Amino acid sequence: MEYIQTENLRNEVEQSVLAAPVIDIHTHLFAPNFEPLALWGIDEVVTYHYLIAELFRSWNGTPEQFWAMSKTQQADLIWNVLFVRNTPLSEACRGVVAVLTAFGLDSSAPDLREAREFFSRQTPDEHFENVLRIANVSELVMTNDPFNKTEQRVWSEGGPSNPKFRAALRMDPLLNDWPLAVEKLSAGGYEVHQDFSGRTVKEVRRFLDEWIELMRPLYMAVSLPWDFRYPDDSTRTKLLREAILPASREQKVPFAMMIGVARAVNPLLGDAGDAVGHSDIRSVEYVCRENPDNRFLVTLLSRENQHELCVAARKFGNLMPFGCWWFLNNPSIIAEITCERVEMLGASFIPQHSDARILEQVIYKWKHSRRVIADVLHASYLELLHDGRRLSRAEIDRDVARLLSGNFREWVGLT
Ligand code: FIX
Ligand code: ZN
Repeated sequence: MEYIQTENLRNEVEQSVLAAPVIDIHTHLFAPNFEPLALWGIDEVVTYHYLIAELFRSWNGTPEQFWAMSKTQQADLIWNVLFVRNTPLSEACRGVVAVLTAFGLDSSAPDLREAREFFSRQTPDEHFENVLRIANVSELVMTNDPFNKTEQRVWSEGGPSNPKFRAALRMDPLLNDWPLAVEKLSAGGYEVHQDFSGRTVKEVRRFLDEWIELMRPLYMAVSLPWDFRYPDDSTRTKLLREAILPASREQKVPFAMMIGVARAVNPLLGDAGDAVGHSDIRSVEYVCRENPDNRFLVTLLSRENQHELCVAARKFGNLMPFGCWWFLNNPSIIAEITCERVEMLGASFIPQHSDARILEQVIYKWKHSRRVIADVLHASYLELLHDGRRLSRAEIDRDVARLLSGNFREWVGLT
């Protein structure tokens, strides 16, 4: 067996992390046939909601003025303010630069003309494949809303045109707005009532079973507010306990809880107006303890929750921490969280997901995350070598494969 020398370690780890295909376990991307949900191209990239939030730090206009513009005008404005009149230093800005560079486009250009010309020449099917190849993403998981009309059409016609796009059945309407869900379920022919009377629970279960059958989701998911508590006397606890968790257990479809959002703290900004709050780890522990035969994927939005989540994962084998979500998806914070996780959990977690909303974003999100993951692994292996353990490239590749795809594959039973 050939062992790695300290001076070659950085190179070997980096090569391993770059070469390993990733399964992107949470995105908002869609296969091309989900048009108009499938977003790609420069105007979409530049009007990403992370950049809309940043625009208002450096532009004096109002949200009303911004929303009255066409997408092209919005993109021109953001480009001018954040990329021409200012240096694109933030993570989201740097991401656009990395995307342009990946396609050989000039990220110092005074306007978006050249980029628009380039993207207008691409055909969706080939372009999608090309982007996934550049990012080395072998498969990715969408966020699928069963109440969305376009989704209903695509799923009834046989699902995604590209098999690399896998499904996640998103439960937000059901768990976060029960009155609206009752309306939508009733319109879909399900016999449900606000007060849970009659066949309500059975009918919610029928709804879930039918969508699981149709979508074959790798997991079910919900984003939950920072003040989520389990159990409590809300409809949410009732739905979780009586319909969703039993379905997840019996159908062997893990349940993902993404906790910590403070929705619409500035509603004028739309998707850019959400913020973060500290979540209650006791509720996560309670769910895991009460449901030992269920598998959970959990990500928490607040930086202050990350250590607690690692501790919880040491207590519950049915809890898989994943990703550095949203406001945490910045190199300095990814480094901190990934380091903490390696120290407390070894390689038994899922370090990252992209949360990409626009196709090309997988290029920069994975470029940046891979680099940080490689740094953290390098530092960890170095400590191990100092403590006297020999290390082979095969062992590094084994760890990296677990982190970037294997743990998820195993957790959701993906072969
Ligand atoms: O709820 C979610 O899945 C969030 O990730 C998004 O809705 C959020 O707006 C986002 O894009 C974060 O990256
Ligand atoms: Zn998301």
